[in-house]
Amino acid sequence: MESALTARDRVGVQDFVLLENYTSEAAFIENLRKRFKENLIYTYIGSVLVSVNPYKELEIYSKQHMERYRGVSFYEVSPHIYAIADNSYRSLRTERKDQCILISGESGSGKTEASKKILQYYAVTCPASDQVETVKDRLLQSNPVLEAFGNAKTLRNDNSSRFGKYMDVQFDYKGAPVGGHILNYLLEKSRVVHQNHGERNFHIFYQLLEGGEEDLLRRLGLDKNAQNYQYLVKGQCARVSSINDKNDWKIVRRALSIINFNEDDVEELLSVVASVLHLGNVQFASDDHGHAQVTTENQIKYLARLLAVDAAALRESLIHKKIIAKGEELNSPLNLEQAAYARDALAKAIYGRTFSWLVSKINKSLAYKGSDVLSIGNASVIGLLDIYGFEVFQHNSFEQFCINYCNEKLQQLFIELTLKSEQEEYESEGIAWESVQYFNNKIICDLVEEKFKGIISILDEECLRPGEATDMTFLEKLEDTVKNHPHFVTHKLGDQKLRKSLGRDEFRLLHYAGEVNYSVVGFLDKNNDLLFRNLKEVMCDSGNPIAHQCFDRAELTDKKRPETVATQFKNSLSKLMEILMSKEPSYVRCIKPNDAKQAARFDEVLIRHQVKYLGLIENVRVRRAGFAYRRKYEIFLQRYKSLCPETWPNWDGRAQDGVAVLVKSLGYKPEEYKMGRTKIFIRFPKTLFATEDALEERKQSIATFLQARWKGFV
Ligand code: AD9
Ligand code: MG
Repeated sequence: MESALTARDRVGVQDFVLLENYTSEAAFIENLRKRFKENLIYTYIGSVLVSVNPYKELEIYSKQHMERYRGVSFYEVSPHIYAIADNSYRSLRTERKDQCILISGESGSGKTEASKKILQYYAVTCPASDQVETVKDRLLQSNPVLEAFGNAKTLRNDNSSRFGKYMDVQFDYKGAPVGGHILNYLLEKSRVVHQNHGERNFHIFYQLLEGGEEDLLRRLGLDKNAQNYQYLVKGQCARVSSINDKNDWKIVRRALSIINFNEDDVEELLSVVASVLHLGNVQFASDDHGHAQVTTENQIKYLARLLAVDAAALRESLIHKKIIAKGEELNSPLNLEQAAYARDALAKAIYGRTFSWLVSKINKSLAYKGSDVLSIGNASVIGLLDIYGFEVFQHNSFEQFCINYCNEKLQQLFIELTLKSEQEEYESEGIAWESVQYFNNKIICDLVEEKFKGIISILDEECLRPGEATDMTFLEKLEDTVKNHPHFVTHKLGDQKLRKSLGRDEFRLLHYAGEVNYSVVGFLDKNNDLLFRNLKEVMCDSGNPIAHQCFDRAELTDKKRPETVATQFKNSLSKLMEILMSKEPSYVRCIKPNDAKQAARFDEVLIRHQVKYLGLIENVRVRRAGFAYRRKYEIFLQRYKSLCPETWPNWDGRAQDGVAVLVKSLGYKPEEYKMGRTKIFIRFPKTLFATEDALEERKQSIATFLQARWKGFV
């Protein structure tokens, strides 16, 4: 038999805190490599889970595996995503504090898969009843639908999330999931009309064409060949070996019915999807005056039918722009380029708004419908955050800027809640402590979001000067305003070498996770996200109930300038941070092992880079020097006072003194804990586990005692 020592040699340690040379990056990577080789993709840093994408199916997600983690303390079983799920659930139950699980890592590192596994864990292990079964089903089935509409193949990931998602799972007082709510963040709409080489549009289009029944496609005026649709050919890769669109279509159709879509809803939804494809095929020719004319009358006919709008009104609004001057309406004709722009803007608006509509429809089906004494206001919540990961392509635009900014915010939260707050707490509690240095990315968040001086503010300012400002004037203004920032570089500001590597239309941000060059082309347009008024008017009159709900007449009369896309995003992220800060967080840090999406390939350079920027070594050091558990004296005393005759049933003095008496009687050794100003700090988890076990034993013996008495009484 293998000795414990050689086993450790082979599979490494399951918590990086246990590494002998815990400050060494090489030792960290070596441990990760050993474990990855043995298909052990999960490792802890204290209570943080590090996960390496295996790029293959592992036999570790069965029902039996789930059972193994249920109600079991963190350190008694091998590291697993289920342990994180279970730990949050137990904290929710015992401490009645809302939880959140934050999953981060770059594109393709396994965030979405992790979030699905957590949801599956709750669906299988939480208490059930008929109504609860429906909710569980709906929670699970919301995923394939949202992925169909919000995920796409990119060069980084065949199933890349192109929207951010925060999902609350609500539990009743029995611990059963009774509802849910999803918040969605900025969908990458530009993909609807354009895809880079090797990328696809959103999955749903291909699923519909591949899987849709003949009858259905006929009603929608579609044929099976993706090559026939302008919006699907740009990336030149309609088929992807890892994706089975036909099969996924069946899964999505089933999921739609589970989340409460009836046949009419489905038909209306697919009509909208089909209308986007038809819009893509609308073409224009220039007349003698240089004015655009629609040349594809057939497409207009289909569009009019699918969206239930007036064909003539639609045609005219695609080639004119309505201007209101001196109280009079003027229809000014568009040239070819402007008409194509209007058409694409309409396609993006229809798709983007339908996606938000879909989320709100799913939310209705997830909403708590119980009528018992507990209103949902009293429910406790576990929030799951799965956003788009940090990404760098050859060409990066406004979308990557937003996505990477979002990742900066999440990293900032991690720093705030783990590294910074942990150290600050030791200081404020007066616990001796040697400070750990780490890179704080707040400086980059500020560069993007600061009022007046930040990139978003400057972009918004330029968007307020229509006709005068261009993408290039935006870049110039950036150069003027943030020129001395250590994380900002442009062609003009850099040295010789840099000039070669940066285009004239680019700026470079030195993100926490790496350098990215952004081309400013399209920034103003995408930030403004304008849809011409006459197109809005046509859509407001749509007889398709979904389209109709997506375009509200109030928008036409609203005089207020709508917020720009970047500002809306910034505000919604700031609200998200507040939500997350109000909950007790757990972390999953996902790592991508290689760029080839291949199993068993451990690319050391790539992994070392991620370990570095995720701040994992600093995390180990803070953790190692720190204490696994801390609680306010009052809470600790309340929970465990029954274990000591002097504190039971009540302790009259200061809570801190009560805790001192209590831990002494429990036999805590001096090196195992420290007394802070307001809290007790316990160094090792095992100390606390022993106390928890003692509590459990006492409860059992009281229960047995009461049972015996009850029987005797009867
Ligand atoms: V992005 O930021 O949305 O582009 P994610 O979400 O981090 O990205 P995702 O979860 O989609 O990545 O994982 C990418 C692919 O890796 C999946 O489609 C799976 O094929 C593969 N993967 C990820 N995690 C696992 C796993 N635990 N087991 C098996 C996995 N395969
Ligand atoms: Mg994802």
